[in-house]
Amino acid sequence: MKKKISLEETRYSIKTLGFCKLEGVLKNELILSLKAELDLAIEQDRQEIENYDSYHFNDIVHQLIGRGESFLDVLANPTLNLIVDEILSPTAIIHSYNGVKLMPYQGNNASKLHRDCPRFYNQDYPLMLQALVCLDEFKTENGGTMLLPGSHHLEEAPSSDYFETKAVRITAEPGDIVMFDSLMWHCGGKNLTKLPRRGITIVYSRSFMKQQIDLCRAIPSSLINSMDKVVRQRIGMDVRVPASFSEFSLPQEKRLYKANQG
Ligand SMILES: O=C(O)CCC(=O)C(=O)O
Repeated sequence: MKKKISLEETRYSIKTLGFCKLEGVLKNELILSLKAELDLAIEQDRQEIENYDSYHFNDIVHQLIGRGESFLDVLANPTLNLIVDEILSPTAIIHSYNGVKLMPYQGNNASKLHRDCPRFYNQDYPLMLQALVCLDEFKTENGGTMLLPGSHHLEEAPSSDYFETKAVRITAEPGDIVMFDSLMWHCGGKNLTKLPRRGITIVYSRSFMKQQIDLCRAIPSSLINSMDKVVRQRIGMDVRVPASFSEFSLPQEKRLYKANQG
């Protein structure tokens, strides 16, 4: 039976251990479309990007917003948004939105020990939080992600020996979301099964930080105009930088950098 999500436990776990698993957040139907749209995005990149294999080493897709409707549905998910609001900030924006398809009998770039925030920060004021959305079952055999509990408090990387002894393996069902502080040291495993293992990583940051890709410019305005308010805010539409004094001094409702954005 899926465990009920408790805000208190989520807050406590992320603060102390650095991570927390939210069970059964996404419905089956959405998971199926996410898998199909992720597979399609990978196939398109493979066809269209020159030197695909050398850069995207084993099927990591950068910037999935706009590449399928289901990617936007995840951003509107109320449980995910509640946790981001509580743990990071209601004004948090998306720093990056990537997909990982860990292919049979392989590892990939994410299989190396790393953390996703390059700057160390004080835990009293977290800057980045990420959601690892599991689309297939995550388990030891197919390279379930490994996290070192408490390692968001470490300024330097742990040794690989220490990491291997003390890290925990994420086991999860499709539709579960693992939330973790982006300072956590972690890595994907190697997939030793004959089926791919897919996931989506959404990294959220404080609203004043730069995004990996400027989403407000990258996403077609026709799509942005059809987004709901929360999703528009998450992609950074409320914290755009004016390009002139006339843009800076627009009336409140038209301002690019809205008031009270953290
Ligand atoms: O796919 C995984 O297991 C890990 C993904 C990851 O490390 C990342 O997106 O930073």
